[in-house]
Amino acid sequence: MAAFCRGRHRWKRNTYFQIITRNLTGKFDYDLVVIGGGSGGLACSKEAAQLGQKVAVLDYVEPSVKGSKWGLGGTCVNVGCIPKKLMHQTALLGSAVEDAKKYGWQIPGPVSHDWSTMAEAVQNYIRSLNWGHRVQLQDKKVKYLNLKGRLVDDHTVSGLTRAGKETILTARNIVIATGGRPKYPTHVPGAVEHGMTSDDIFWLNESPGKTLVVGASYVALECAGFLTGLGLDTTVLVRSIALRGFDQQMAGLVTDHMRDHGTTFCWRSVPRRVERLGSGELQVTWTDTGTGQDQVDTFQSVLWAVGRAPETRALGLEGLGVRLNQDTGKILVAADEATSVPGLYAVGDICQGRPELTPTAIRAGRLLARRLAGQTAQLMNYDNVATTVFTPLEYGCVGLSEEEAESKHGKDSIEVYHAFYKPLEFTVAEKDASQCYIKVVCERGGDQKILGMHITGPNAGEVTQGFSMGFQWGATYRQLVETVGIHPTCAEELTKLNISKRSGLDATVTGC
Ligand code: FAD
Ligand code: NA7
Repeated sequence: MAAFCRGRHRWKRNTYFQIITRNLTGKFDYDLVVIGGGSGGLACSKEAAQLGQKVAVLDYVEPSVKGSKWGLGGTCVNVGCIPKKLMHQTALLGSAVEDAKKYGWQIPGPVSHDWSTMAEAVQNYIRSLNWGHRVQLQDKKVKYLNLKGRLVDDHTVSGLTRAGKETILTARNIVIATGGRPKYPTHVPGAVEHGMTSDDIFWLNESPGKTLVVGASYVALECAGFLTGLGLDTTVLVRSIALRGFDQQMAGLVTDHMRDHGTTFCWRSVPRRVERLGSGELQVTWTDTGTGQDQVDTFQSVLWAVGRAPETRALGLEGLGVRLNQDTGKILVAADEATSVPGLYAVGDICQGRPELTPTAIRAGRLLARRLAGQTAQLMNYDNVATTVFTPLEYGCVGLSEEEAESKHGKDSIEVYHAFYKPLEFTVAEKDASQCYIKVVCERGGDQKILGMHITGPNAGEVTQGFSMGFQWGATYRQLVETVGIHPTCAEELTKLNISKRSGLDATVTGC
């Protein structure tokens, strides 16, 4: 087959002529080609099509090392938010069954959980979402191509089928939204061979059994939380601190609650090796860096949750001069999501410095589509994005942590209002509420503008979402406490905050 060279690329005859034709006529196959059909890419392509643009989206899932694979929709739908929240809900239901007995429900015999039933139900729901995304793309006239995309030049994308058949697409603008994948600690012998990641756990058809979770960010704690809640013996290996980047007092409450409910934590511990024993079990050795001693235990599964990385090398970006962060491999983008190459944009997890969250990827993708279609100049506002850690005791927050507020404004210039509260549901169920806590960090002077809000408790995600609107629009402590609460809720405790940390008074809420 005749091939043509340009720089480091070798093109087949068809590709070469397609590019020459495009250059001579100035005509493109599409107004917009999006590489990556996850949260950001789908939102961007659908919005662009609705605004009359001719759009194609390429989505291709490289199977995980363990062979897990899934359909259209990206990380959130298939191996992220959705299965995670459903498994969190499964665990909460287990604990609700226990509560129910205290409320008079007669539940004969011990209650047990069947992983396979849960997995099948969750996976079926995911498949319905995969299908729903395909239908939506069709309805909105977005051309969906199950191809692995790679840039040939700043207006040309090459798409490969699994069998290696190539399709060339040219576009006026190209958006890269290929997200990231979980990392393996490749320096740990046996890690890749015997471990799995969040790309696999939701697709297991059988229970993982006794599990070691390595890592202490939210993905790790959320997985460890639901595994424990499902009755599995679960250990978390923490290298340094839990929930880096989050308020550390709140992080402590989350891990204390997990510990009190059965999760084992090995602090200051780094994994050394994983070996498969004759029995089929996995023997893991790690070092307690505090004592320097090695520890050994056996598990049925090892889940690595040690961070995520983008697959930028496979995209052919560097040859085009797209600037990347050398440490993370992520794409450097401007406030309008433009890369360093004109006509090339990026949204979502692939971008350096953006929150790795679905709603930010979706909104950024939509706004980019509107700007590219000339409908608006509005930029994505990445400030004040609320988030929630879906551990058994949820932790929701928006704005600055207490540590961040102190370092930004100075300890003397902030006031922290706080309360330890007892959710009404916990009373009859006789549940311990020691870790149900609210903290609102404010400026000390004037109307006391709120700098950060934090809550641990049931449904903290729902509570935080509501209050984040006030926060986004500059709410003050005075406005917060002038808001009349809804009784009896956990959320009302935010409107009743009156004890400052500085006062040293007991922050335990008593009475109604
Ligand atoms: P993705 O959704 O990752 O989509 C990228 C798509 O591009 C994928 O389908 C990928 O296969 C495809 N692709 C990659 N390379 C190519 C290529 N060369 N050609 C074609 N296609 C390609 N966020 C929340 O907001 N809330 C949560 O509760 C939450 N929980 C999470 C739990 C877990 C376990 C994980 C891992 C993540 C979670 N997230 C959560 C984060 C959220 O999933 C991501 O921020 C979001 O999916 C990012 O969207 P994206 O469009 O950037 O990329
Ligand atoms: P993060 O947020 O990058 O955190 C990685 C965690 O793994 C963190 O606790 C690290 O500890 C720990 N880590 C990293 N490498 C190792 C090794 N080699 N050994 C032990 N522990 C290690 O990753 P997540 O996967 O939880 O989340 C990434 C994003 O995905 C997140 O923002 C979501 O939006 C989705 P450290 O604190 O560095 O000591």
